[in-house]
Amino acid sequence: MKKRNICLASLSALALNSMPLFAQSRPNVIFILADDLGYGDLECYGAKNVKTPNVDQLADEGCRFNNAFAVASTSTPSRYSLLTGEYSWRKEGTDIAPGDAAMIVKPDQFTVADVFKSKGYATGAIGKWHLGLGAETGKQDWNAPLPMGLGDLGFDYSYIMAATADRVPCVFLENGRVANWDPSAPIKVSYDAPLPGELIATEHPELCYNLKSAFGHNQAIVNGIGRIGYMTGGGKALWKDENIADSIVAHAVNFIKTHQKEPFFMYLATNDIHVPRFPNQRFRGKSGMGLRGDAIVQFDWSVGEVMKTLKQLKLDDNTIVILTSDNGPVVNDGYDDKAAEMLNGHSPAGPLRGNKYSAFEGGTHIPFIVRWKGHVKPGTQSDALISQIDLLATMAELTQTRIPTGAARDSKAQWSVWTDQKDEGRDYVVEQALDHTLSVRTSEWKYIEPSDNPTRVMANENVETGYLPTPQLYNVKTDIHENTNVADQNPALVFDMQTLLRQIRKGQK
Ligand code: NG6
Ligand code: CA
Repeated sequence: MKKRNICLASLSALALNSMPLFAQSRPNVIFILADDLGYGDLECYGAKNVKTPNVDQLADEGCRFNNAFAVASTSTPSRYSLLTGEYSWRKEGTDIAPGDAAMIVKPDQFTVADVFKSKGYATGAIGKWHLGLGAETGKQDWNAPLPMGLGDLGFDYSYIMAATADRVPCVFLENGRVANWDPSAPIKVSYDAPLPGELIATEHPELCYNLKSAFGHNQAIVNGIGRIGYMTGGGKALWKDENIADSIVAHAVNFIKTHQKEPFFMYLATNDIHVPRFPNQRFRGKSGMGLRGDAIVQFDWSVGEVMKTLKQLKLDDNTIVILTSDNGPVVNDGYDDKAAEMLNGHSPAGPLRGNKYSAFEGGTHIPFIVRWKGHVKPGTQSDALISQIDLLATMAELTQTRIPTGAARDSKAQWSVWTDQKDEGRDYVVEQALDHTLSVRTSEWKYIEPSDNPTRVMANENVETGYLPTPQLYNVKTDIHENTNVADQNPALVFDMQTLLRQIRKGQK
């Protein structure tokens, strides 16, 4: 209660005005979540060798955040936190999910979609899901409507990939059933053993004619690409990787058109730029960096199509667009797509050390852009510390929705910060690495707790994990690349950061 008063008192006049304004305008909200897009992968964040005019325009028309964080350095925990407002490390079973995982967010949990649904918005999720489907892991019948899905989490409409493009099942699901389901090719999925009659990539590398594996990704073969997990059937429902972005965009555009006369919330999670990177022919050779760069161009195109639709329907003024990424970048993530060889001086994580999976900044420090015409000053930048954990409470603040007691316990309302009316963001953010090592970071200091795991992930060449068996402390204000561990020189500060982390863990902060 006290906190809320402080927060309200510090809102600027503009923010106070936006409260009654919400009731009148009921803006649409589109949340665009890229996959594995790094802090340095967009032109407006300093990318080299790739043009991103559509995202840059979004930044020109809104605010670009320089200190924004995903909760975790991989997809499932990051998305879990984003949608529920609860840190993934509080909840078992939120690590990188297989394609046959049961629902990780439970129907009784209050989600960001529920915030909007409770206000009468049309709600949709389109693109990558990666948070499990159905009641029981491995028990889904992919040939029938799934008994549990996004409809139970506040989404009226969904058109999703169950997990990632490198995992089976390689089909889209629309409202809980396989889209274009092909009765002549019933779908079977296993994460244990090859299915009867299945030709697998370890035995038939010659059938991986579209992309070869660099490591892993050697089980089912779909569309000439090896995947994680086994799968047979699918027939005409199987996706073609080169058309995934087109399918996602077509359904996103359709969702906007269908709901143009009512307020809507769209969670648009692209497959780009996750592996396998296999962009459409239209984007091939459009960056100077091969398939990874071309996937960025395809991502940028997707953003452009959404914005074009909003403009055509005259909805762009009254639609809040937020664009960000689920975790930091990785170059070699298991396919022979020559991404590392073709960087040509481009730094996917910009000035940051580490990558996807890391405890270092490269793991979770991500791009974040907010555009709302007439409300967020165009072409601005903010250095405020912000975290995706706050999406739920911030959207509840915007829509004046009461969050049920006990829900979204880690999410804080940050509307005035996210709309750049207030320079001071969070006091701290928490970053989760692959092995659950936590870091706590203020605008000046970052503390990484000790971990005995290896300092490098050997398979993903060049990925420094940021793990050390001793405490690490960096002055991220003067040493954003986390070069110099100053823990030994600052024992009192280390102690303070450890105390803060302990309090956050206990839910006292
Ligand atoms: C890893 C995969 C990687 C990627 C990641 C999930 C292997 C060897 N590596 O296990 O390719 O799929 O999981 O990425 O299989 S995420 O962005 O969805 O978290
Ligand atoms: Ca990811």
